[in-house]
Amino acid sequence: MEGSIIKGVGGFYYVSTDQGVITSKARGAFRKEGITPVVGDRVTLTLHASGYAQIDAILPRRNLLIRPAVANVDRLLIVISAHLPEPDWLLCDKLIVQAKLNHIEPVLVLNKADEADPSIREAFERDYRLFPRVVVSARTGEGLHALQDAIRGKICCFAGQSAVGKSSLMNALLPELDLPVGELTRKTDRGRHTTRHAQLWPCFGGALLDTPGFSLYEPDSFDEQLLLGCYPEFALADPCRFPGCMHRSEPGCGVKALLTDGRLSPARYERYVQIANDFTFRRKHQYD
Ligand SMILES: Nc1nc2c(ncn2[C@@H]2O[C@H](COP(=O)(O)OP(=O)(O)O)[C@@H](O)[C@H]2O)c(=O)[nH]1
Ligand SMILES: [Mg+2]
Ligand SMILES: [Zn+2]
Repeated sequence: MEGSIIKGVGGFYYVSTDQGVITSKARGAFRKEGITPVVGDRVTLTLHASGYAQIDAILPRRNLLIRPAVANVDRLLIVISAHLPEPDWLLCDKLIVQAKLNHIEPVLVLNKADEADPSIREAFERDYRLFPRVVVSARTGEGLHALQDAIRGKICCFAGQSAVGKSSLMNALLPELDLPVGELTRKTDRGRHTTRHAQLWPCFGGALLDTPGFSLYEPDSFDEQLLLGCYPEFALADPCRFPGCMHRSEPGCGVKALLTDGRLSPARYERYVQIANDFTFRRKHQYD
C-alpha cells in the first residue's frame, strides 16, 4: 500500500491513502539508518491484522524543505502585497530561483487587490508575465477560485515577506486552520504556534502546508548555468555570441537585446544581475 505522510506527531505518522488516513509507525531500522520520515514523504505501508500499520520504505524525494521539514512540495505560492508592505521584488526573484532549483513550480500571488496600488499591479504583470500568477484579496475573496485551481492536485506552500497576507490567505482557503493574523496576534500567539509541527491539509484535490516560514536547502554548487534555466524570459533570446554567456557585459548578447523591445523587463534583468553576481561570488568562495 502506498500513501503520503500528512502529519507526524510523537513518533506516529498519519498517512493519507486510498483507504483514508492511516496511523503508522516507522520501521525500527529507519532509526539505525538515520532515516527520518517527514511530512510530504511518499511511503509504502504494511497493514497488520491488529490494525497497526508500519512504514516500510520512503520513496525517493523530489525535494526537501527544512525548518519545517517537508518533502515533495510541487508548488511554491509566492505572495506579494499590492499595497503595504512595499514589495521586495529581489526576494521574490530569489524565491523563484530557489523554487526552480528545488524542482518546485513557482506561482506568483498578488494579494490585497482590494487596496491595490496601480503601479505595483503593473510591475507584477510586466515582470512576471511568463509565470503562472493570480491576483487575489484575502479580505474580499477576489481571485480565491483561481488560487484553489493552482492548488488542485499539488502539494503547495506559501512563501513571501512578512505581513503580505500569507496567513490571511491560508485562513481564507481553509477556515479551520485559524492561523493568527497580523503583527499583534503573532506576538501573543508565538508560544502556541512555534511548537506546532508542519502539517499538510488536503484541500481542493491537493494539499496545503500550514507553515509559511521555511527554508530551502541552498544549492550544493552555485552553478550559474543552472541559474540561467530559472529565467523563462531568456528562452526568447537569439543565441548569444559566446556559448555560456551569462548575459552580464558580454558583447553580442541576445538576452540584453530583449531589453530594447520590452520582452525582458529592465527591473527583472537588473535583479537577475544581482543574483548572478551573488552566485559567482559564492561559487568562488564556497571553499574558503
Ligand atoms: N487590505 C487587505 N489587507 C490584508 C489582506 N490580506 C491580509 N491583510 C492584512 O495584512 C496584515 C498581515 O496579514 P498576515 O496574514 O498576518 O500576513 P503574513 O505575515 O504574510 O502571514 C493583516 O493586518 C491583514 O489583515 C487583503 O487581501 N487586503
Ligand atoms: Mg503569517
Ligand atoms: Zn548573453
